[in-house]
Amino acid sequence: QWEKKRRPELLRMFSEQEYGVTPQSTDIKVKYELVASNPKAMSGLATQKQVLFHFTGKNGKTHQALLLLYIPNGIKERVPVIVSYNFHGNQTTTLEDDVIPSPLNELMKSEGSEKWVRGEQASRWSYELALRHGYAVATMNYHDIFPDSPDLRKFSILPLLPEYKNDLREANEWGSIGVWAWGYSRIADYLEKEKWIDKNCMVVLGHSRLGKTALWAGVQDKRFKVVISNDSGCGGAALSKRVFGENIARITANFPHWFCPAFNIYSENEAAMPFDQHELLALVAPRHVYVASAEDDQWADPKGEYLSAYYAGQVYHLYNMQGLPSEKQPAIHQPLHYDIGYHIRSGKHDVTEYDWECYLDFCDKVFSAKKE
Ligand code: GTR
Repeated sequence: QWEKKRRPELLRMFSEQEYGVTPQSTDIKVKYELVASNPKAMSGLATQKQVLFHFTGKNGKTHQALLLLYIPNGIKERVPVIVSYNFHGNQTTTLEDDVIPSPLNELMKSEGSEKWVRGEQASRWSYELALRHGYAVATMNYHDIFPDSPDLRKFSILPLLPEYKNDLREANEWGSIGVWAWGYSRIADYLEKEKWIDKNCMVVLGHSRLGKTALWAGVQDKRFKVVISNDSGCGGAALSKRVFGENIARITANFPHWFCPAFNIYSENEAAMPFDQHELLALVAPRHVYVASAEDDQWADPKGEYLSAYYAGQVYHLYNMQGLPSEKQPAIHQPLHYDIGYHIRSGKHDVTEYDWECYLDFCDKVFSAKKE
């Protein structure tokens, strides 16, 4: 009943009323061009590849996005991969000086800004840790798929779609979260063909708005076996009906392009929603979902994020899988790794090495259980 009736019903609600409907077929062709590679990146720890995605629409319009991939060296078999967008360009995720700046940098960056420089966000990217754990990591700047501003839709992949209109949005038309999620699936398309990647062990991970995106991507694309939300908050893991921290009125006012226009109906009106975010997490089952919170990130409602992960457990039980054991949120730095994962750490809204350690431990558990 869950698979035949309730899951499709919920998926339809999230599509029609929150993120917008992902087009069934976009008729966008993608070609991959290896623009750089380095077999001895990170002091020999990894092979680095930079792959330019060339998108072409049926209408002849084109678009480009740049993927950065690190694959651990010295492992004889295919490896799992963590796919995760970055906020400020591939070049900000590491100090390695051969990483090419992401194409849409110039469009987004304000003059004189200290952001966007090489290595600026490296603390959020525990590449070495992941590589030593035997994981590949693939990243792309999310602005490459849809520059994150309501005025910049025309620079996104959207104009490649025949039905695209710049000024008018249908009530259920996908917002940028939906478009970014589509982009995650295009990265999965590429990785499936990559010789050293184990396509049965693909993980999608995102922070904050990109955590919302990772969840939506993971729900729709079953190739992602572990779906990780880092501090995703409102419109991500946090329950909307608690109306704690960021709410629907604020998020839709500040970021009108993220969701479909129909989501505005629930602004100041969460109680009327026929669904809530725990049901989004449940749509990942029987694959694995992980929610992480930060103590000082009250804007994202850590308790609402936890409860959502807890209530998703009801669907995991249908598969004889184990959800989180108690409605009571665990203490700081006490990760819970059942078939659903959760941790809360000290500190602010961010991605830290501690978060990566927890994710890698959880993924190890999931993937080694599969091999047995
Ligand atoms: C905030 C927004 C959050 C979260 C965050 C981020 O401004 O209110 O929903 O997505 O941005 O992405 O860092």
